Amino acid sequence: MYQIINFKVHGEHDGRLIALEEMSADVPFEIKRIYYIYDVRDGLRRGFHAHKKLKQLIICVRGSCKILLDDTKNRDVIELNSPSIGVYIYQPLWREMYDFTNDCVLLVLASEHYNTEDYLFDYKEYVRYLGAADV
Ligand code: T46
Repeated sequence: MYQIINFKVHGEHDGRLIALEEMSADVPFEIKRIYYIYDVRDGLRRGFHAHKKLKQLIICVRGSCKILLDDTKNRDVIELNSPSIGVYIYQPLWREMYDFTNDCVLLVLASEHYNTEDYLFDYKEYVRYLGAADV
């Protein structure tokens, strides 16, 4: 349901550069939307939803935060603390993001335009959806 992707980092002494291309091993979908989350207040938790169809690659390009991924059987917590790591979520997966550092910038590449119909905002609804859907 998700995969940790390690990006190739170019350069060492003069700074670093990471290049991401759509429809590649790093970004296995067409990018229709990009958004970023920053200035998250201390102690705040975000997310609390799953997506039906949306695929996303989540990258912490600065600072750090944690992301909890819950497939109703397992709850994994991933610390995002490097711009060279991405979490690729490709199936419905409940997510919560927390422990944002003040400087944290969370960059997200998404396979679809913003559509509230694709969200499962309620955990029980998410469990029902998994039971009914062929995912
Ligand atoms: C996800 C996690 C990682 C828009 O107008 N367009 C957008 O593309 C997005 C993503 C959000 N918004 C609006 C909707 C809300 O009024 O921005 C506001 C905050 O969005 P939300 O509360 O959904 O943010 P998070 O951090 O809880 O979740 C977001 C994404 O929505 C979600 O797809 O996987 O980041």
